[in-house]
Amino acid sequence: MELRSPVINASGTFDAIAARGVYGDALLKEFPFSAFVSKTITLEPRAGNEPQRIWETPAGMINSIGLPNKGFEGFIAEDLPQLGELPVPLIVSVMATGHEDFGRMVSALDEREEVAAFELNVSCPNVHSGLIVGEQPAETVALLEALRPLTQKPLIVKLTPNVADPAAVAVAAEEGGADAVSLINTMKAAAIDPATGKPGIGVGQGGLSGPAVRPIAIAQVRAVAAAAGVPIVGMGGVSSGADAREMLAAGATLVAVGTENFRDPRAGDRITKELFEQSARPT
Ligand code: RRO
Repeated sequence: MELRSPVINASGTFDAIAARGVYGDALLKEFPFSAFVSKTITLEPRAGNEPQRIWETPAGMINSIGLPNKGFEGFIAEDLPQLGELPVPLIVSVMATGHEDFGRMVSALDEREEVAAFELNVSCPNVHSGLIVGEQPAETVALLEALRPLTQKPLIVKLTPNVADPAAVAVAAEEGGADAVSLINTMKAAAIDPATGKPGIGVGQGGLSGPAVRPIAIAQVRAVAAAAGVPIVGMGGVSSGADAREMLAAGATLVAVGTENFRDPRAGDRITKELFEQSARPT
């Protein structure tokens, strides 16, 4: 894939269809990212978790959205045609609990010209389906070996930071035939509302993102870059061009912006400009 800049969005943090509803077709002329990653979809529709789903923290936020989505059929019928109109390549994020369901989505989307690549979300902290594939290198290899024959489009594996050795999972993904890895997903976290003494997140805990996690993301991206040969989409608290530069210096090929989109919907554009301005300046 050739992209006009190294800055894309993190899955689930920028709703391009809603944004077009607000900004109109102006969004298409000045799309803030060089590729668009969809919110993760599943085969069946999901309602998501009970509120409260987001809790602001001193340097970021905790979320437990719980993967609400209209399901694969709904995505194909309603969202894909609209996402296909975006002026940048579309990366569809998919998640399933078994190889078969993953395979059904990947095979069907492989035939759609709107889809440039897949992100395999093996790292959601908020869905209680038993095994999290991305916590186990052996499960990660097995999933990739099942999916690799189904498509020639790039497969990007989204890694969890909630393991002792994310590099081992990245190496497993590469062994299984992944084209790239993306990291980090959110870090398991919780907060208590001091006013009530109850958890700030409805289901009790969620995933932390934002500037607080950036040093952790940098450490994990460095470790993965040292161990694996595939390109890395680095993310975790990137909110400026300087942050993006740090992520690239850590070993990422692309940088994804997530939590900052909630504060500034034009963050992708701003961070791209800041990155290019800094790159042009002699160091
Ligand atoms: O929907 C979510 O709660 C969610 C997902 Br799928 C994910 O991968 N990471 C995250 O922090 N939240």
